[in-house]
Amino acid sequence: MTKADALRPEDRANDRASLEVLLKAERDGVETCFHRFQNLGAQCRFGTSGVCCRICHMGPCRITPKNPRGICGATADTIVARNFLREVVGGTAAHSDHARHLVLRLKAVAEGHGGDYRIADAPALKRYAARYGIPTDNRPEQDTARDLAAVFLAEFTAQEENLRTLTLAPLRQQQRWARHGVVPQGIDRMCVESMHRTHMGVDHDYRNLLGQAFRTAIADGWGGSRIASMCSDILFGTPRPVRSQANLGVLSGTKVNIIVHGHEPELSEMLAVAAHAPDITAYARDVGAEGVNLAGLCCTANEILMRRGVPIAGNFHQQELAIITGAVEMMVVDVQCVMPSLPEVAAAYHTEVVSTADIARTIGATHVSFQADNALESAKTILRRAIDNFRRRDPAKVAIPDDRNPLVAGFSVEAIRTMLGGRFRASFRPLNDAIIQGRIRGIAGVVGCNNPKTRADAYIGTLTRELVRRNVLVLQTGCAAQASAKTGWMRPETALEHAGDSLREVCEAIGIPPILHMGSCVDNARILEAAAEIVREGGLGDDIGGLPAVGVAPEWMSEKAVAIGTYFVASGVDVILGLPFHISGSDKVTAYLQQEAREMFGGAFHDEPDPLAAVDTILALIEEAREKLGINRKTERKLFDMKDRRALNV
Ligand code: SF4
Ligand code: MSK
Repeated sequence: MTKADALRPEDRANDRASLEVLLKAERDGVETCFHRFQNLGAQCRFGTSGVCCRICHMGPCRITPKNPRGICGATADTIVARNFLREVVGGTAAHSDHARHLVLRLKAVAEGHGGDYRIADAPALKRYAARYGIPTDNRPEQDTARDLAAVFLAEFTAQEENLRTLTLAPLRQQQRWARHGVVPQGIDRMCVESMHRTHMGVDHDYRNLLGQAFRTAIADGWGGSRIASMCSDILFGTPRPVRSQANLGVLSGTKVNIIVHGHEPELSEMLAVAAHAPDITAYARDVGAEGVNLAGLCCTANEILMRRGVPIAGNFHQQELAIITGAVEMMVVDVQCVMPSLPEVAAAYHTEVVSTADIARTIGATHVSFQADNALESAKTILRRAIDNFRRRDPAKVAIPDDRNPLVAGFSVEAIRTMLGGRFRASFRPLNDAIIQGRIRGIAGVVGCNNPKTRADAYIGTLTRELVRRNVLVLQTGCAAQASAKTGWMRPETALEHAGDSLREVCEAIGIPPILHMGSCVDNARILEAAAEIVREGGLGDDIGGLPAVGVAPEWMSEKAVAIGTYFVASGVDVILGLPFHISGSDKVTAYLQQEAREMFGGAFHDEPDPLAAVDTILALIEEAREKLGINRKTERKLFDMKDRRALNV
């Protein structure tokens, strides 16, 4: 920690809880990602412009005006495109491996050896099986589940067949993908083929490489991620609106605090069940605690928030800060977005960091291999270990910020449909009508992470508030959703109070808040599902690409975000990036992703570092789409006379 003095907390984070704990970090002499970012100094411009290649060991090669080619002769265009494709592969692999675990769990449940897991949502099983033409009537649900798991597994391994899950996209979308040669086959094949194509001496044409990036990303958004959400719904229940709270103030001064962090819901679901077991509560009382307080970080938090209302301790930038409160007995981590620094931070306190996924270990963490076949007992073992640790809590080191806000989450597409139309006539019609009438100008999907390059949550907050004020309905996932929740904007009353007049009227009339928490990173596929539902409902064209809808990744940092942005664009949605991709080293790659993609798919990437300017861009894109759809024209109400009625010919 060499430049801590130069670090002003208010430049690093936006919420009071984070600011308080950042100051505590200084007092405790604990290093965070913000210090490391500061200490790193200027970041490598070869890396940030994407022109560093280390794909073979003749290199690394760095492109400069003086040396415009790598040793093999690769140009900046080839190198930048290869690097971009590899990022998309990383994101696709992460989402899809998460999905694979869930499919294998569904298969095990169907075969009768799922341990403590069950089919929690039989209607979801039927609903999704029907989408693949699997018979559901008059047969045991185990049989349906087995058939569906087999279809899902084949989505990973298909060598020649196109992904079946693509058929859930509007037909025009599918035709467009076919026209541009980006229809993916099996998800595993897409990842392997992409790695092959980016190996030294294979694919050198930047257009061909970027086409493969779109093809791979489609396999993520319309394949792996979509399958992950469907499996989670079947195994753990389709999310419904649920109340909870968010920010570091959800930690308890009197209970054993256990934070789950990462992405996969399998273990965290069991921890949520086990935390309320009488033997665990009794065990906690034995050590002088009032019980067990389970809270979450990042997308594991979103998974159990959406279904069980488990509170959110924080989003990506707060993972170290949560430990620095001194009040966390255990942080249980699984996969993705887990900083390897956690055990080092934990060493300054009594916190134990427990890794649970055999594919994801961290030096300094205790590894407790999660036994899914004996999940409840495995979860209880972890909880008892955390409870034992309560005795080591040092009250002198504890400072829990008194900052938390209420929220409502749980807006799956099913939940939105039911809220819009009621249980007996569930339908997207009221939403489509509100968009057509212009009372809702359009929809923005605001997603993604935090990044120490920018003040955490600041862009997300400014953008979201302004969008709502200007009558744009906002759908959120991931750490962006948590940013809104922490500031109280996922309390429907708060959001409604600040919403533009017409958005507020519609939301009040049809009973939805103006900012909808739709889940975790893989649940970005739910945003696509909602878009497909709007198209299916009618009156707004026949293509997601034509909808007045825009995606925004304000503070993104992960390869998953690159894959998500790419499948949104491939689906015809313009995507605004608060932080740019590492592609500026190639004008051709930049032009392809920012302009040509729009001609091909209907959407493209836009860089916009300023949140208010981003809102202007979003509104301009929305109004452009509305004009094209012809819904901005004022239609006069016309009373039919008898002559008109006879001419109707119905
Ligand atoms: Fe250099 Fe070419 Fe090897 Fe890349 S593939 S490191 S550009 S020689
Ligand atoms: S957790 S990918 S930091 S949204 Fe899904 Fe948050 Fe980004 Fe991870």
